[in-house]
Amino acid sequence: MQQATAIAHPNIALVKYWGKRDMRLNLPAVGSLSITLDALCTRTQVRFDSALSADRFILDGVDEDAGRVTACLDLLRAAARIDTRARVDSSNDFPTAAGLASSASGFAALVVAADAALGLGLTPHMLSRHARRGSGSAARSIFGGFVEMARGRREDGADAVAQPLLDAGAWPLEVLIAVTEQAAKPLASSAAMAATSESAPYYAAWVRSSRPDLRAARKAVLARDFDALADVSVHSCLKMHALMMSSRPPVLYWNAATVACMRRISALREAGLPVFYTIDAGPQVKAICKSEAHDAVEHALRSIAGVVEVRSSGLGGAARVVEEGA
Ligand code: 2P0
Repeated sequence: MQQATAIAHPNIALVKYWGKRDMRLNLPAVGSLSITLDALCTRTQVRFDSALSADRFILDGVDEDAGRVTACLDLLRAAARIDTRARVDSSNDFPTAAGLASSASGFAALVVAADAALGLGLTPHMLSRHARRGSGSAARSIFGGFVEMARGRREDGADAVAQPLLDAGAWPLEVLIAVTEQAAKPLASSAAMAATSESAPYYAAWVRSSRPDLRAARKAVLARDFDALADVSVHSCLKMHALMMSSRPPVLYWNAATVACMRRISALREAGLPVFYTIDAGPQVKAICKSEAHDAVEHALRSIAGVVEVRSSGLGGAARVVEEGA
């Protein structure tokens, strides 16, 4: 029996990925830029077992549909020239599918564990490419710190991969996550993305304007320019949500507490604190700040009605193997 266990951290996009240029290969329509978090973690064990007739995927103790897991594992099986099915046991130390990027850490941990179990020794570049097939954002969780994901030009997706931009320790920003809803989100991001690209009237403008956003964010990260990063990140976030709201049927992930957090964080920034917000495909608000602003931001978020939990995180490391062997 070939088995290994890996951990991976979710990431939060500052320049957002939204929309696909190829559904089958899961190729993004736009590039993106993210930070990997150290406080949240997915742990995944992959065990290839010749007694199995199909892959099994157990998430937090519950058997789930293994479709996307199988699609991802097939890539590694092809590389290893085997056909053996696997049992995948995965657990998250945070709410699944509630806009905390569980699919990002989930598929990153899956490919890293499967690679180790099969003894393939794939490069991070290849691991990122394979993780992308599971979930676009998972390609970024292969790496730690600040990460850039390329849109790529090739039809086979060989260049639609992430690469590290800056180590976590080189610019140790902090993240506070205001959880405003514990339940799983009503609409999965893949379905919401499809609705947006088919019906949002601004979709072409979204795709076109992502390139300058990415350039500005990359430049801000490399220069450690907090204000420049804050400006482009808030712009990218609001532009993505405006796009969702403009689709038919409309997609609105925010609740009242989401909006209250946004307003509060903007007010803190206007008052001079180095903090800004971003929001993904869910109602949670992520505040990104310099360490000197951490306590004031945490205090402010905790005082908002509807905020059920505030989690703190630093920037985290790459996906990695934690246990190997038969
Ligand atoms: C991101 N999100 O860049 C964007 C911003 C959510 C909002 O990537 O369809 O689960 O599996 O490739 O990666 C969430 O979507 O989508 C996401 P699929 P994924 O982080």
